[in-house]
Amino acid sequence: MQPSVDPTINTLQAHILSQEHDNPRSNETLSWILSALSISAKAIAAQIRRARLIDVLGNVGNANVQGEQQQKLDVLANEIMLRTLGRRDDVAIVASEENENPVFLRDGVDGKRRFCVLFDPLDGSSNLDVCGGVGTIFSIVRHDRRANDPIESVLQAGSRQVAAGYILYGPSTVFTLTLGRGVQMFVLDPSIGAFLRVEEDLQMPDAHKHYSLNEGNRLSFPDGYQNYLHWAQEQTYSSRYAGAMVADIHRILLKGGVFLYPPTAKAPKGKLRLLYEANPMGMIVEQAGGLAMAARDQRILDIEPTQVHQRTPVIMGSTKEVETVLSFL
Ligand code: P6P
Repeated sequence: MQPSVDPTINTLQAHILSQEHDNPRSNETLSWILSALSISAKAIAAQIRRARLIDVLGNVGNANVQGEQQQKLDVLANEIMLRTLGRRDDVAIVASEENENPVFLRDGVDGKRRFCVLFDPLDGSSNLDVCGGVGTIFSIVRHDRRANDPIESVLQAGSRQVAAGYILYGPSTVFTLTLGRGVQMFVLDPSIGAFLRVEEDLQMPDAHKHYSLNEGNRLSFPDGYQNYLHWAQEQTYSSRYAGAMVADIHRILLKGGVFLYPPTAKAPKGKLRLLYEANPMGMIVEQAGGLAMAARDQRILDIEPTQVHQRTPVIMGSTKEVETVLSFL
């Protein structure tokens, strides 16, 4: 099924403003936060487009809180996000994959509704050196002033997200967003510097014989996953794996299929982070009509977080494909 094409010319900025227009009394239009994310996306895309030319690639030589080698662009993307979001009065706390602790910005006693923005500034950054797809993932929750420690305000289940999305830096720059009322997709037109809408209320195919996972870890997957893989290969499924969750999930949103990151010997609780990878991508997938699970009977968005950087197994994508995987677990 070919994705529908939105014939009207509608920009991300117009979509953001329409939220204000449609909800004049709401103090939750998120306009300023979403515009900060749009600016960040353009700035990061510009750096990535010229990466080899300005020798920004390569490791800065130290590791981040995840123990992963930080790419210079990781640091740069993180700085861009912190600076653009930090200036928005609506933002109480930012939490980044690149920062050990969330950054508490403000919680004025003015009674104003504020939000926490959690993000992975450059997901899949190891693809940068080889010009592979990389992405930014973001999740927005209401700041909970009642939390004893303000930082705990970021520890909310994915079902409490008010918005989520990703930016994919590939052959084109794609901004995909949900505010809980469907999925909108925009593509950056560099000639005018605007994100133009290409999908309104995107619905993913409910089945497609494609799976996406790192088969190098197969022997350490729990038996159920190995049995699923064996079955899928007997059914002549195709395998597609970009090594960047944003690129893999983007493909599945448009074409269908299932993405998996099971528990492995190296990552017994899964590798992907709950708060700023699995939750936002899970909200997008569910809003597009798919399923996002951590185990047979565990919906990702129902997990109550206990740590900022906690990890989770991930099975997400087309409803029928996810249900088939679960039937083997
Ligand atoms: P592996 C990128 O590092 C990432 O966090 C996700 O974007 C991606 O899906 C996964 O890890 C890739 O992990 O172990 O297959 O290289």
